[in-house]
Amino acid sequence: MTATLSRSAAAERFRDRPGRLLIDGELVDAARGERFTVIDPTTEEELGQVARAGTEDVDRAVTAARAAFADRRWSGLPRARREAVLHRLADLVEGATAELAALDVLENGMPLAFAQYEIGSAVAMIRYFAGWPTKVESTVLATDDPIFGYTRREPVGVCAGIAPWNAPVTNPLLKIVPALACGNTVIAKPAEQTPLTAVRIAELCLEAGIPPGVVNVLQGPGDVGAALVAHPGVDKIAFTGSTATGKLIQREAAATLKRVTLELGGKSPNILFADADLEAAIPGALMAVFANSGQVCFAGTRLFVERPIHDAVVEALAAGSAQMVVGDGFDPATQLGPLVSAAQFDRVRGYIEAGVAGGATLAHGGDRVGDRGYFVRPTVFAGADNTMRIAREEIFGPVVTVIPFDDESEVLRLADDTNFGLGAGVWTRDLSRAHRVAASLRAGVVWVNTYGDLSATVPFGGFKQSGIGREFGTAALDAYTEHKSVLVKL
Ligand code: TXE
Repeated sequence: MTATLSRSAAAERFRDRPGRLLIDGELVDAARGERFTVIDPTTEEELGQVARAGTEDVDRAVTAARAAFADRRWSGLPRARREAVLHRLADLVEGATAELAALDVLENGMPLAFAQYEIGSAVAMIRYFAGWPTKVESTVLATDDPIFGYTRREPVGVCAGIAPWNAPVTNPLLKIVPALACGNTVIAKPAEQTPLTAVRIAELCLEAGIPPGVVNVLQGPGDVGAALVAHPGVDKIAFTGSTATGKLIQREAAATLKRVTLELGGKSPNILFADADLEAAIPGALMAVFANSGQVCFAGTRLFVERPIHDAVVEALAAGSAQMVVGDGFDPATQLGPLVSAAQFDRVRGYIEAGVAGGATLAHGGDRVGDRGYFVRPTVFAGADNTMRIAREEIFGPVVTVIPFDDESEVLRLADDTNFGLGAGVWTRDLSRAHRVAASLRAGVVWVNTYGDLSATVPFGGFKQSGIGREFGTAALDAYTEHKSVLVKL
């Protein structure tokens, strides 16, 4: 398969040989033989079929991961060996970029260049975490004689990672690799909308030489994730997805007191002060909300604009949106692909209707593009206020809500008047104000004069109902290790 893999070739490839589950080092069909169909959001046609896990498969995967953890099949390997395996995985993912990017476009709809960027980020993330096994250190404790004390950072155990569809390569790998770097075993449950990339990731995990049972990949809808959350053999859940499902998972996980990290929704404020460099801020604000057709958890969906520049900014946003090319992700000119699914399309259209009904003004877009595929035109709402539904709920589509403000204290109050706290942006030439605002905002990441830059070294996660815990950076260590204190009487 190459980047030019055609839609019909994908359908044939996965219909004749449906994507399989990875359990205990083997690629297998589901125990009951069930499958589900993957839909291409660009054409609304079938792309292929994938094995659908049932409870037997969940049990088998948990048993395999538990056995692999218990006999230290992975954590017992020399640290340098574990690093080498993870680096080999990074090389394999990088080597498969063309194929994975094609699958990304086919099942998610994203533009090819964005898919290549997504895969590059995933490779960098694997390489970053691959370096950990030889670098995670423990501490000698401040004890009184005759007690000598130290800590050990030990793996949590069997980690289940439940992933969404908006970054089909990065999301499952982000649930697998940091867990492995800390010596855990893993069961990944990718999103049912984008399982084909995950089938390839499972194959690459095998090829990289990860021992049997150490990584298992189960495909299927939410009930497969729910079975993992309920399973007494799972020690930790890492979940990325909607806030509603995150709350449900935390509640269910409490029954067996699993460790839970959650990366959930957002309604991130992006603040343009009148002294901002608008040459940078306008394209920055457009990309903050239209990248990946707005299907980004930290998208800058509430754009606060200081009143003196408000009308000019709305005009520039409308003009910029009008120039954006919406279309097939394989077309190099395309900047926005379709939304991932019919459900997402209906949901976003519903929010656009709610925006109009709520009294906001459509400065651009709001309609469907074409009559086939889940395409929505980049949409700019002006004349909005922070109490409207379109300013309070996550839309997860190419929709920005512009809200005017009069001064710094007002915008700080409005920006934090939300249940979420994932990302935030500030555009200003005033250095003191930039730091003051960054310190004040209740958000996991604040970008100043830029938006959306992330890297594997940067802790990422949410305040408030945007989540619990951090992924990326050394902060992620806390999610995947237990501290053990050892006290010795000398
Ligand atoms: O999410 P779900 P959906 C938001 C975004 C979007 C909305 C709905 O607002 O419009 O969520 O998307 C699995 N127990 N985000 O329906 O349901 C499911 O199979 C265990 C924000 O896709 O949260 C999938 O693998 N698992 C977001 C994953 O959870 C369950 C990214 C996400 O599905 C489950 C995606 C259950 N009861 C959507 N129910 C972000 N933070 O980036 C479902 N799943």
